[in-house]
Amino acid sequence: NRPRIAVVGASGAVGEVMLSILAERGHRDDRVVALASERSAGQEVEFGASQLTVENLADFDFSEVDYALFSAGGSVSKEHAPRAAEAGSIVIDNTSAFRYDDDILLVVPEVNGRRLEEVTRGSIIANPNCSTIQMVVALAPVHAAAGITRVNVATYQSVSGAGRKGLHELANQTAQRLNFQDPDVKAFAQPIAFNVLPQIDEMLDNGYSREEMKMHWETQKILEDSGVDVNATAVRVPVFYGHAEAVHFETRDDIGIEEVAELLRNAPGIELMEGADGIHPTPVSHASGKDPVYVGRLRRDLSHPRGISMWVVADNVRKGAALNAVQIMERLEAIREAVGKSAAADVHSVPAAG
Ligand code: 11C
Repeated sequence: NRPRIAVVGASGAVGEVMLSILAERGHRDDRVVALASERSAGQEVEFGASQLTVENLADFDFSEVDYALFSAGGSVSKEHAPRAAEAGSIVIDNTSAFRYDDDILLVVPEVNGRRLEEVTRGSIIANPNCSTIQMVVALAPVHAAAGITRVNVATYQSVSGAGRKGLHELANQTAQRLNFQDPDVKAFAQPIAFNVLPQIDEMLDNGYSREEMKMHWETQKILEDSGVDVNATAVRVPVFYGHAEAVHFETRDDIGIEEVAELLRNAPGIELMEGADGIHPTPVSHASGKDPVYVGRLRRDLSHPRGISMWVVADNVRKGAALNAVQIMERLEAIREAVGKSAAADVHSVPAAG
């Protein structure tokens, strides 16, 4: 039987993609509930070829669902995710509300999906930040083989990371600029159309932005290695969907660049593009609307004997948010089925009495 699922934040940019991924993967509209704040309740949202009516989150009884996928902002998660977990749902939370709690798993299935075997009903699992997810998918195979000690990364992050308001701001400002008008500046601190902004989220006392520190904290937690130091510069660029990252890293052990390429070619969730034809992964041509993490421009760093550089691109709303959450749920379902089968096999292998 397919699980019963609630999507919290169904009218937002990530919620919309969550619903479309669930429909694509064969979940039925009578097993999925769309939830949002009272303001959006009653709206219709697309679910594949059908529509769901958004219900009021505040009134919803989570004992009706097996999984609750939250993506409505940290304060909504803080208020309602514990209530959902207490009612017996497994919560997969896409916000940063619980990510750094020691007793909360932070999961990218291709990297540390085995940790999901520990999960029981009523748990909260955190989905990492989008810029972290695509980077750790690309780093994990090399870390397992040669140990990564240090990462230097500059990101090129699309406006959809800021939700619908970011998408509207880029569209409006682009039209305004092309009509020789001054841009309305609302969602970001400075104009984003035809510009690049070197701050995402608030600035912290150490001179890094919170987005940059998320990449540092979350990479260590997911790779379960506090020895991996991440130095990030996070930049917003005028792209609608898809984050790109210039990633430079150093390994503890020597590893050949061909061996790294082979690891990435065979790793789950990665598409390695050799670029021999001059075509490299980009948000618009490759990643937008697609599932893989694309890696290109793989090369030996000529400034360091054990340094490697690469270019990593993924759809921030899909693999960076909605898809990763759905993959966590699918992995939990696969574990549940395997446990069910082995319990059934144990029963059958008990010799008949007498
Ligand atoms: C951005 N990475 O691009 C952010 C969005 O912690 O889940 C996701 C924020 C988060 O603006």
